[in-house]
Amino acid sequence: MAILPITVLGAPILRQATVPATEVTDELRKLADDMFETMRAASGIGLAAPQVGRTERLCVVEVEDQAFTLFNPEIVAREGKIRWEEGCLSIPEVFGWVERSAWVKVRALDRNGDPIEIEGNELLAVCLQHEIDHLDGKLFLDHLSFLKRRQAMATWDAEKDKYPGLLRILSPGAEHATHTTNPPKDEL
Ligand code: K1U
Ligand code: ZN
Repeated sequence: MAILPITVLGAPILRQATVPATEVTDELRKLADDMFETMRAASGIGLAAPQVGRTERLCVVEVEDQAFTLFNPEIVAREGKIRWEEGCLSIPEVFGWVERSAWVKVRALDRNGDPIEIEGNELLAVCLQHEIDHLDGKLFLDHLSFLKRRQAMATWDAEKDKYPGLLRILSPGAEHATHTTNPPKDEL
């Protein structure tokens, strides 16, 4: 397995819609394995193919003890509202409160190419929506108000020079901090 470079804000691929996988091949399974390793190295809970420079409609998600490889995921049902302070592995040090559906049902193909349906609420629901947004060329910034987005972009302007070539290179074993001000699940 390999830790892949992560594309950061400004990379055109983050704004392109992805292409559904017609077949789940060994090469795509290896990509999913590398995405898991990259996500874990970055202390993330999700990662979408455009974040590693790929155009396939593929994301990986790992929330608590649940891990999913999702090819061609689509949200087929949603309910309720939840607000969560989100970050993005492709926009380090930038955070913003986003309103999402509180519960979603997602249909996809698993790593064997078999159809699956998963349901999630709270953090899993937020993460699934964040990753599926990536596959549609959307970022959490797109959900912010004009003012909050302007503040977020000012923060990014001060950060972006740390990522030459619009790539974030992770070192194996290093601590890559994440930030969340959300309460633990049992306090919600
Ligand atoms: O796609 C990505 O950029 C990964 C991103 C997804 C995300 C999920 C939920 C809320 C916001 C963003 C992350 O994994 S950022 C890490 C993170 O937010 C987190 C890490 C551990 C516990 C809780 C949140
Ligand atoms: Zn993201």
